Amino acid sequence: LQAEAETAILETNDITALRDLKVKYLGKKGELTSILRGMGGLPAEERPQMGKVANEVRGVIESLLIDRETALEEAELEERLQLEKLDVTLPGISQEIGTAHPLNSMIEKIEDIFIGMGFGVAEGPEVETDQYNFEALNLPKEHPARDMQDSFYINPEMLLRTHTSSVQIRTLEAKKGEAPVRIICPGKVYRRDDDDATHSHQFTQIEGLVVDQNVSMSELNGVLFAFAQKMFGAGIEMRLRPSFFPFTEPSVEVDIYHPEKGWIEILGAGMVHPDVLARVGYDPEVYTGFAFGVGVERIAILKYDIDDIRQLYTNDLRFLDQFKSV
Ligand code: FA5
Repeated sequence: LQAEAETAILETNDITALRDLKVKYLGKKGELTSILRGMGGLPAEERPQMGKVANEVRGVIESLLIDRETALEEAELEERLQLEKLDVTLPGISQEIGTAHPLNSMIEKIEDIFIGMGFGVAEGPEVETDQYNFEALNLPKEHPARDMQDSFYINPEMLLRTHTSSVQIRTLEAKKGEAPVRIICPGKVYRRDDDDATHSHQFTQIEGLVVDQNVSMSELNGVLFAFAQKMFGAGIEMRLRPSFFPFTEPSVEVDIYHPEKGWIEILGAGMVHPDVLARVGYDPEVYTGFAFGVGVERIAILKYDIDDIRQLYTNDLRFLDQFKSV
């Protein structure tokens, strides 16, 4: 029995099977127990001898069981340690973190510069009435200058705004003749322009408007040049070209010089037309104002050396990932 138990115990590789063996040999109904029970039938002089042997066998089996159990437990622990081993020298798994879109961070940069010069931020609707987008800005129906901003109409009276200048009118109406007015308004605008490297049918403008007493063209020039220097650095070259907008007089277009691309137009601007002021309740004899409309994508192209405006809309991560730190 001892030899049989010994083989069985040493061959077992599993703790549960080992416990079954313990029951088999030493349990209440186990083999050794039944031998001990059977001792009653032995002659009295043989009983001590048999008892002694049986107890020895029990002792041996018990210690075999304990040793094997310890060995198996150690093996199991070792296996788990191997499996769950942690190599702290492995490089970490990097988590990709999203980042602001370059266009959004550019809007914020521009906003910050103008907020620093005392401007507040206003908003207006993207779906606009013909009245606010054109009529109130001296662009009556059939006016040829409407062609400069080929539009997406929703119905005869509503369109996707072609510029943020509509917010000039909304702001001045809300102010009800009060001065000073000093706001910028960022937002999306829409035009039926053919897409190319510097044009998109949907793009972003930031409108600026200042109305007060004694506001002058030279202040406009100063504000715009301060903006250009803060955006591109003190050495930036900027030029004003005479232009035409029905809602400003005089009107200018402003270009920035880029060493490879040459002069790039970034905004239109001018002194708010007296008729525009008068229609929204500001006496043009008392108040003057200037306004400007910055093309945000154009600034981004210049600032980040982007060769095609359309890259700002394709959501190509290989492009966007380059702006993680800006
Ligand atoms: C205007 O939209 C006038 N509302 C600007 C203005 C405001 C003038 C206030 C006077 C007073 P313009 O159409 O030039 O002007 O557009 C302004 C700027 O938007 C341009 O200088 C250019 O930077 C940008 N822009 C115009 N068209 C596109 C286009 N299709 N794609 C990307 N940017 C454009």
